[in-house]
Amino acid sequence: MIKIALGFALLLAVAAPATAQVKSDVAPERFDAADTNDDGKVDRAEYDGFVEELVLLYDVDRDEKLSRNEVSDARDVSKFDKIDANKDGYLTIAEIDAFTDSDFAVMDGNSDGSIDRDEAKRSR
Ligand SMILES: [Ca+2]
Ligand SMILES: [Ca+2]
Ligand SMILES: [Ca+2]
Ligand SMILES: [Ca+2]
Repeated sequence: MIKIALGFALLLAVAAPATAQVKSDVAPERFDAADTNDDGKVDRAEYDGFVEELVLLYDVDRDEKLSRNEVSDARDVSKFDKIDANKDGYLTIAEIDAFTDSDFAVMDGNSDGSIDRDEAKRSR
């Protein structure tokens, strides 16, 4: 039953403080952060923007890639290898985008091109 939207879940995990009590009360904030025009839905462009911001947030050395070290705070680093398509040990925005493509589709339960609050909830 765990049809987790890996990318979003990873990014939520990455974005959240590495505390054990990161629970559902955090996610709505992330959702709001991603929903830049506040229409209650996160569309593809907003999602991509959110992804890029998160990458920049964690990109300590500003090389526009995330090293394993840089995402060491993520709760589930096992996804690192899944996202790192070319296995060079870095996640580029392109790799993350490619990964989140399928993700976005999975989360977008009614396939209307955006993720609403319910869909985001369901994906966790
Ligand atoms: Ca929106
Ligand atoms: Ca980096
Ligand atoms: Ca890579
Ligand atoms: Ca939808």
